[in-house]
Amino acid sequence: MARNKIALIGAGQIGGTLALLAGLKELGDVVLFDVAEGIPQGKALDLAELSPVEGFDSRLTGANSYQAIEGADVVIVTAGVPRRPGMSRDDLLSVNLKVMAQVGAGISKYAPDAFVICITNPLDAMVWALQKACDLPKEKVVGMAGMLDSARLRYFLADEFNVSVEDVTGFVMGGHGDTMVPLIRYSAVAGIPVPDLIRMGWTTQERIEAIVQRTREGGAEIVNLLKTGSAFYAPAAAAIAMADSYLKDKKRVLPCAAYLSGEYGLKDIYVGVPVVIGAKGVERIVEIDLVREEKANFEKSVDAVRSLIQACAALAPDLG
Ligand code: A3D
Repeated sequence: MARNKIALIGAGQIGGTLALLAGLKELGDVVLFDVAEGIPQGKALDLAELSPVEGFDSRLTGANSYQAIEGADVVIVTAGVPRRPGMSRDDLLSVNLKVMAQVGAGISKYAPDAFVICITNPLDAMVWALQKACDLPKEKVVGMAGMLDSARLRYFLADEFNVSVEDVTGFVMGGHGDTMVPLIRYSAVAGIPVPDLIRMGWTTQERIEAIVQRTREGGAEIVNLLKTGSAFYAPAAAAIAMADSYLKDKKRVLPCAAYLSGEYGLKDIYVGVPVVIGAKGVERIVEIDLVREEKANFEKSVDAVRSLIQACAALAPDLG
């Protein structure tokens, strides 16, 4: 069986980490593409030189031409500009929208059968624009955000309870922004829901609320520390988990920005919801029941995403 081919559009901080993880996990051969000359080639060579040390067989190459992504099974998009301190994800909109138009054209021409994972911010609007620009089936184009936001929530909860991260599940829905909706009712330690753990005296409602807020601001917390860019290790790992579920048809249930056509009463929007990822891409959108407060928070988050998408449609009417 031929190796899978993974194309990484954008060879920056996340792109390089994606290539490293794809190699370490032997997901397939990796092509790093970037508009910056030398960067994708240099990172690919550095990682290829790492492969004998770690003992993985993966052909790593760098390119400045879209032709190099031809026939890719998975395309992960990080091309664009990251957030700087004081800059909101929304400020990135107009710059990265133009990048999505170029990337979409490249994918449409050279990798029309790929499973496409977008990471570029503002995420929900960019994955919407990317799907329009590449015109691949909607179940083959998803956004990575909920995986990262949930991983942050899980880490904070594991730290709070002093238990293994492996035993903590967590769910974050909605847009990837300050309005995201961490769902404490659906977060658990070894199956024990967090509200039960509060009743059992493991923590307090106030401490959980602080964790919810820290999760919502998780991206900004790292931007403020790094000062020169945004998080890249955890975002890359989250996207690789999604690619892995697709390539191995694992059918994992993961929170992703998925295209909704009627689910949750929403249409023509990408927003974070739990989905099943398998060989067909997004194979199922899981519609969970939300209580009144969760529903109100989700709707608020959807409104924030909707306004970004409308801004995209206004800036690039040909996408709408
Ligand atoms: P960075 O290290 O700047 O890498 C971006 C790369 O994109 C650079 O190497 C650029 O040269 C390249 N690039 C710019 N324009 C183009 C183009 N037209 N075609 C191809 N490549 C291009 O950023 P990063 O890797 O840290 O972050 C990448 C993106 O991910 C940013 O938009 C971040 O805001 C976003 N991000 C999203 C999350 C989510 O959870 C959704 C988390 C962290 C970062």
